[in-house]
Amino acid sequence: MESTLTARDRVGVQDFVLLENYTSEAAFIENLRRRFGENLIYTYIGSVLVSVNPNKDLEIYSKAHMERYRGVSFYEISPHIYAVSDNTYRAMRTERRDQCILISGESGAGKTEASKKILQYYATTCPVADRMSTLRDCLLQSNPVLEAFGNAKTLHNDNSSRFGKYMDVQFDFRGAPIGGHILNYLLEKSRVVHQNHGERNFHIFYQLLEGGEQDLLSKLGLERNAQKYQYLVKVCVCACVLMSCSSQGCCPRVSSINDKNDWRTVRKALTVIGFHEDEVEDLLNIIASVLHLGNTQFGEGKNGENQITTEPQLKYLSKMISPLSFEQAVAARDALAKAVYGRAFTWLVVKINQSLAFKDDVYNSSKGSSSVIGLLDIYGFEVFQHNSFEQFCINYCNEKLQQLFIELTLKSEQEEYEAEGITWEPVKYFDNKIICDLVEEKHKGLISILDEECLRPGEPSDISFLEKLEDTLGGHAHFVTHKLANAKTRKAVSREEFKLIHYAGEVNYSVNGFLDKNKDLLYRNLKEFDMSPLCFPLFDEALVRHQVKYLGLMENLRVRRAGFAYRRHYETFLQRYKSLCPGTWPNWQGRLADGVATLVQHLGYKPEEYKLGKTKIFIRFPKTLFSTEDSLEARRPALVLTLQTSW
Ligand code: AOV
Ligand code: MG
Repeated sequence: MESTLTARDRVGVQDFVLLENYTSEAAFIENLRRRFGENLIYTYIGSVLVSVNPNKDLEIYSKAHMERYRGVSFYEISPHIYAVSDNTYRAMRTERRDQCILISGESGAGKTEASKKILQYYATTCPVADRMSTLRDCLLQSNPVLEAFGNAKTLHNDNSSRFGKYMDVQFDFRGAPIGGHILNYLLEKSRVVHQNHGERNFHIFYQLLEGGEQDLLSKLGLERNAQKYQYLVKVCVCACVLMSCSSQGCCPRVSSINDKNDWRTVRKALTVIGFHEDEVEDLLNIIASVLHLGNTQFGEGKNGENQITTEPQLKYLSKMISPLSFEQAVAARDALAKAVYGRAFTWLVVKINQSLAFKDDVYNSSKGSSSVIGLLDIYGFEVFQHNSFEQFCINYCNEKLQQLFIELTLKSEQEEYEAEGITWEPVKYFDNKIICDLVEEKHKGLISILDEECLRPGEPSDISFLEKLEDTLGGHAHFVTHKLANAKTRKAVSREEFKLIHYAGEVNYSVNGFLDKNKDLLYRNLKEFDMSPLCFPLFDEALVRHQVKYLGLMENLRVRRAGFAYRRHYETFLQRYKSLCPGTWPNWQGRLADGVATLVQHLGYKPEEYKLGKTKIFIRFPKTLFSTEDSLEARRPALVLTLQTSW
C-alpha cells in the first residue's frame, strides 16, 4: 500500500479526472509538475491531451512505442500523443466518420512537433495501400519543405510556424492512407523584408546560402555569406523605426539550427515529393531573386527621379523575374519581394498537394468509401514588445480556435446533457465569444472597420483607422486606447496603439502599417474539429498557471469530472451490443430505450455508471464501455480461410 502511494505521489495521476482535489488549481499544477519531473509530459483531461514541452529529446517516440499504442484503449496505457492518434484512427474506422485533431497552445509550446508525431504515427503504423508506398514518404517529406519556406526563428521559438496549416489525410476502407491535402493560412510575408531584432527571415534563405553547392550559388549570383543580404541583416530604416525597432534580424547563425544539414534534408525532400530539377531551379531562382531585390538600392537620377544604383542586382533580377519591369521593381521593391515570396509559397503548396492527391485512376476500388483525419497546426498566441498586424491576425486566429475548443469541450457538452434531460449542475466558464465579436462582427467589428477604412475615398490612414476604432468600439470592455484609457492606465498604451484584452492576455498593437498590410489578405473559416491535444512551453510555474487559467482547463476538468465519457444513440448502442444479451438478440421489438435498459442490466452496469437520456445512453467511465467492447471482441470467431487446390 505504502509503495503504491509513493509511486502515485511521485508521478501524479495520468488523468486529471482522477485528481482528488479536482477543483484546486494548485493541485492541478502540482500534478503537472510531478509528472514533468519524471519526464511524463502527457496528461489527460478525459479525451483532451495536455502536453508540457520538455525541450529535450525524450526517448518516447520510437517504433516500439508506436507499436505499444496500436489498438490499445486510451486508458489502459500511459497518456501519449500516439494514444490520441490511435484513438482518432480507430474512431474514424469504427464510426466511419471524418475526424480532426486540433492542436492549441502558445508560440513554442510544441504544436508543430505534436502534429509531426501524429503524422509519423500514421505513416508507420497504418497499412499501406497497393502502389501507395510513395504517398507515405510524400506525407512525411512535405514537413521539412514547408518548414523551410514557412518557418523562422522568432524570439519565442527557433522554429516558429509563420503560417497556419490544416492537413487532411485520406484513408481507404482498409485504413490505409491514400491521399492528403494541405490548406495553408496567411503566411507572414512581411518577414521577407523585415524581422525584429533577434529574429530571422524564413529558414530557406540561410539554408541555401549555407548548404547550396558553389556552382548553384554562382549560377544564382549569390555569395555564401548571409551578412551580404539586406533582407537578412540590414539596419532597418523603414516603418519599424516607428515601432522603435532599430535593426533587422541580425542573427544568421543560431546554435539550435544547422542550416547546412537542413538544406540537404530539404533538397532530398523536394526530390521525394516529385519536384523536377527544373522546378527546383525555378524555386531557388525566386529565393535568390528576393535576396537580390533586397540589395537593390535607389539613388537620385539627373532629373531628381529615383534610379536603381546597384547594377549586379539588375542583371540577375532581369533574368529571374522577366515578366516584371524594372520600373515596377523600383516602385515597390519590398511589396514585390513579399508578393514574389508569397506566390512561391502558394505554388509550393499546390505542388505538394499534387503529389499527395488521391489518384483514383491508380486506386479505384476505394472510391466513395474513404474517410479523413484532419490535423490543424496554427501559429500560437504571441505577444512581443512590439506587436503589429501580423500578431493581430495570429492572435485572432487563436481566439477563434479557443472558441472552438470551448464549443467542443464545454458548451456543447453541457447543452447536450440539458437536451437529453440528464440532471446536471452547470459549470461556469469564460466564453471568449465577446472578443471574437469585437474583432469580426459585421459592420462594427475591428476587421470590418479596417476593411471600410481601406476602401474609403479620401486619405485614409492608420491613425484615421485608430480614430474610427475609438468611435465605434470605445466603451467595449476588451478594447482600450490611449484616449480611452483612464489616467492610471493611459501610460500603458501609446498614441499609435490599441490594446485588446484577449482570452490569453493583454496585447498592445501598433496601428502602423495596418491599412497597407490588410490590403492583400484572405480569410478562411475553420471546419469541424474533434480531439484536442493542448501544449505548454518549458516548466515555469507562473507561465503554466497562466495557461491553465486562460485555456479554461480547470473548467474543462470540472465538466469532465461531473460528466460522462461516452454517449451513444440508443439505436447504435443496441445494434452494436445486442448480441451480448439473449433478451435483445437477434432483434429487439420494443422501444429502443427499453432495449438498451435490458441490455445494460444484463451486462451488469451499475446505476452510477450510466444514465439514460431521451435519445442516448450516457456512460460515465470509459472502462465500462471498454469491458463491453472486450466482451464483444471475445465473441468474434477467428476466421481461417482454407483453399482446396486440385494439383
Ligand atoms: P509551436 O509550433 O507550438 O510554436 P514547436 O512545435 O515548434 O512549437 O516546438 C518548439 C520547440 O520545442 C521544438 O523546436 C522543439 O525543440 C521543442 N519541442 C516541442 N515539442 C517537443 C517534444 N515533444 N519533445 C522534445 N522537444 C519538443 V509556433 O509554431 O512558434 O506557435 O508559431
Ligand atoms: Mg508551430
